[in-house]
Amino acid sequence: MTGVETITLQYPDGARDAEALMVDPLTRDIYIISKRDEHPRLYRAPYPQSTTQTTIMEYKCELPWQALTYWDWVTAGDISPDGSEVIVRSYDNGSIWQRPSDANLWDAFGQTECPVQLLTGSETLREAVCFVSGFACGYMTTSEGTHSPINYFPRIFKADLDENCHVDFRDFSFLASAWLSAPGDDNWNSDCDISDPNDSFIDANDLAVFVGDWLTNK
Ligand SMILES: [Ca+2]
Ligand SMILES: [Ca+2]
Repeated sequence: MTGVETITLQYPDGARDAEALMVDPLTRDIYIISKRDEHPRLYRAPYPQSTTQTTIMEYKCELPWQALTYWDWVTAGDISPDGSEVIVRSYDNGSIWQRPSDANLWDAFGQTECPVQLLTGSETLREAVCFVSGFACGYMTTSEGTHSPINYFPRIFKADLDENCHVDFRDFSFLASAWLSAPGDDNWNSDCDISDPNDSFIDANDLAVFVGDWLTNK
C-alpha cells in the first residue's frame, strides 16, 4: 500500500484486545473500545496523532452496558457524521448513545442507552457496524469472511417531520403550527397526524407519539 501513514498507539494500563476503532468527526480524535473486558473501556488518542512517535492513549470511561455478558464482547463502533451519536455493537447486542451538544464524546455514555436491532442469526462473527446518512438514516452491519451480507437497518421516526434524521424543535414547530387542526383548516398539516391510528386531527395523541420519538432520537 502507498500513501499510508502509521499511527502507533499504546494503552495506558496494559495490553488489551480491541476491535472497535472510531474517529470523532468533530475533533479528529481516535477512540478505541476494548473487547475482552467485563466492562468495555474507552480510550482516546487526541488529534493530531503522531506518525513518528508512540502515542499513549488516555483512558476515558467504562461503557455502562448492562446487557453484555462475559462472552458478549465489543466488536465494532461508529460515530455519526455530525458527531451527535455513537453506536457500539457486540456479538449479541447493539446500542446507540446520544452525545449532548458541545460535550465530549465520552459524555455520551452517561446518557440514556438506546438498544438497537441486530441480525445475530445470519451474521456468524458480527464484526462491523456503521452509521448511514445522506440518502437515508440508519445503520449497517456485516460480518467477517467472504460474501458476508451487508444488513441495513433504517431508523424511521414518525416525528421527524422535516426528514433530516433528527427529532428536534424544528419538527416540534410543525406540530405546534398544526395543533388542534383538522382537514380544511388553514393550519392543517397531514404530516403531523402521526397518532396511531391516524384520526385526521392533531392533538395529544399525536403529541404522545412525537414525545416518544423525541426521547428516542434527539
Ligand atoms: Ca427532523
Ligand atoms: Ca392524530
